[in-house]
Amino acid sequence: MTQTPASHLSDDDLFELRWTRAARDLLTPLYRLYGDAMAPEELEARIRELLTQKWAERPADLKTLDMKRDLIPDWFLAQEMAGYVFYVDKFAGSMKGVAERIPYLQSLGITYAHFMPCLMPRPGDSDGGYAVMDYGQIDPRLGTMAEFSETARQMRATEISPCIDMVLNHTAREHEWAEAARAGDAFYQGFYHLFDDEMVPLQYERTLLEVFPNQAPGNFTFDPEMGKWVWTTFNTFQWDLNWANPEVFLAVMGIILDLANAGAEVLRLDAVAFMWKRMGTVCQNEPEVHDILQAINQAASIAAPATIFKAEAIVGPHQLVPYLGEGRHAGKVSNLAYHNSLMVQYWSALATGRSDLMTHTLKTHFPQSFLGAEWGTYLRCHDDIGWAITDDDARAVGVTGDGHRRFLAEFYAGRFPGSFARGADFQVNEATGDARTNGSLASLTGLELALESGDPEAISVAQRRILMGHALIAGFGGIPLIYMGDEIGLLNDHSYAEDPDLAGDGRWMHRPPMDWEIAGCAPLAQTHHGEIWRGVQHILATRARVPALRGDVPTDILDAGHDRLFCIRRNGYTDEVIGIFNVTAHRQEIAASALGLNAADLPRDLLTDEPPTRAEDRIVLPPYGALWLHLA
Ligand code: OTU
Repeated sequence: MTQTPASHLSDDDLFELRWTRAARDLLTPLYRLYGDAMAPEELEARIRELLTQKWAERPADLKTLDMKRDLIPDWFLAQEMAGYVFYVDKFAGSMKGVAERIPYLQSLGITYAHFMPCLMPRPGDSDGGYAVMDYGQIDPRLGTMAEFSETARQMRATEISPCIDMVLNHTAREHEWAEAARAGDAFYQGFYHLFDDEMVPLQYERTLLEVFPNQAPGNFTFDPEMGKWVWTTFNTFQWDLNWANPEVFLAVMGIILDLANAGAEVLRLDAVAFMWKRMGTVCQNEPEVHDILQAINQAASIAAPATIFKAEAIVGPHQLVPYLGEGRHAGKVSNLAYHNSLMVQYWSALATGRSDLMTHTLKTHFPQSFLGAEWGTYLRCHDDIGWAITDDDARAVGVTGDGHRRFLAEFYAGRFPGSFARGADFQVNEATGDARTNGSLASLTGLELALESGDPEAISVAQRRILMGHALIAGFGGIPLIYMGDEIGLLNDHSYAEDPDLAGDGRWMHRPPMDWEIAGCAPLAQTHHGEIWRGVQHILATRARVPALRGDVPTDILDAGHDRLFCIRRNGYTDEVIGIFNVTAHRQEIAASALGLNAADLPRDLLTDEPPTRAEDRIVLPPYGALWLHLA
């Protein structure tokens, strides 16, 4: 009897099988979204045609990767996964330069490389590349699409997954769709939210918030050429796409598949919360957003199944979970989403020296795990920090939401007495009292101030804050994302103020260029840079060896009755980790029994490879200490 090897399935067979697998999860949200705008048969035919075409164009080596990922769909949740986030120019000058830095990424333990926006931006101020005028081209200052593909290929060969930014809430006003709309083309006018007069915009404004109240107040911009108002949530040159139009879905889906076919394995979907508008609401997190994300993800699972999606929804703790899928969407929406809440709680805990708000918030709003999806955990990124703490959560630990948010902004701007931070305000909104914060990880954790004082003890304390944070994001679950330069403690960079295109946006302060002189010798240097680098490297290397630290092992937030220590349990199949994080500058003790442990027989701490220090029946943590206790 002869057998046909599975690999003899034709490309057409594979497409058909994957269509059958995903059709219902793709078409159901599409019909919900666009059933009124397009006949279901036409919608199905159009999406199928698009997917067929992009599948036919997909390079053979990526089709092999598709097969591997179909077999191991949770590949990105392995404990070896760790991300690195960088601007191509600031990290390596160009796309080609990035390829040359692969050995550096490997030495740090990186398996996922996020290229910050690198598609052709509008000229001048482009919001750091988040105003794209051509999605089919790499920014020519960085290289070409062929060079991106080649860099991606080299990364693939070393098992690093390239991630690329896909800005899909808006295009630049210079994008050809916007140009056509301005020229009066009705088809492309339907791609945006346009209004003949200010009546409807003003009605929306009653409930909308402002993302950039200082640099771009309001949410609409009058375009004199068209004589119409345009929805512009962010800057005036970023035109919001009209996602209620199925043609927008089809056009953007085509772009996403082109990027996947160029070698992007992860797509960071920018500002997704804003994609659906509904009168009388803040127009964020509407249920349709989750339908759009599911449809994108399911479409890619047919035509480019190796691809996963990371949602950027920087929203409140009570609004985050649907992005990873719950109820009817479980396991089908985004594969990753930023854990904005964990990030905010880290900073809040450092400022207050208390863990109670962190424990309460993370216990209240988040399940222990998801289905085939997880968090991207991080301490800093290229954006400001918005103090996303709800009034209810604040009240639960005896403070007011408003008071606590103001305190955090004051503390990290360095104005609060005794603050160790060197940050700056961002988008202070006089009307609402809201203020956000800029600053690099090192400057916000006190390293800048400590270096100025020259006090070795203060420098060491700041380093500990940084490394405790990295142990937290690497131990928590999901994928830890390291922001370029944080691994060597780069400080705020004020040089942006001299560039007229950047001067108006203080977020450039924490986007310094990579310092290769420092990074090059960091593995051996007896400096704070070296100590931070080795600390981060050690944390990632340790994590990579521990099955219980896989991204998708459930995370149990422990209420251990201690308001200075944050405690979690990762309960794996074969082993277990109890993570304990000291958010204070003082030594702390906790009874072993509070964590269900026997003081006479304490498990080994993975980070030091020794049992923790003990005082009678209590576990001792040094200032800003982190323990990963391993129960095998
Ligand atoms: C995202 O930002 C990007 O990360 C920012 O760099 C862009 O300016 C913005 O979109 C527009 O493309 O939309 O869902 O500073 O935290 O606007 C959250 C505010 C976003 C950002 C927020 C964020």
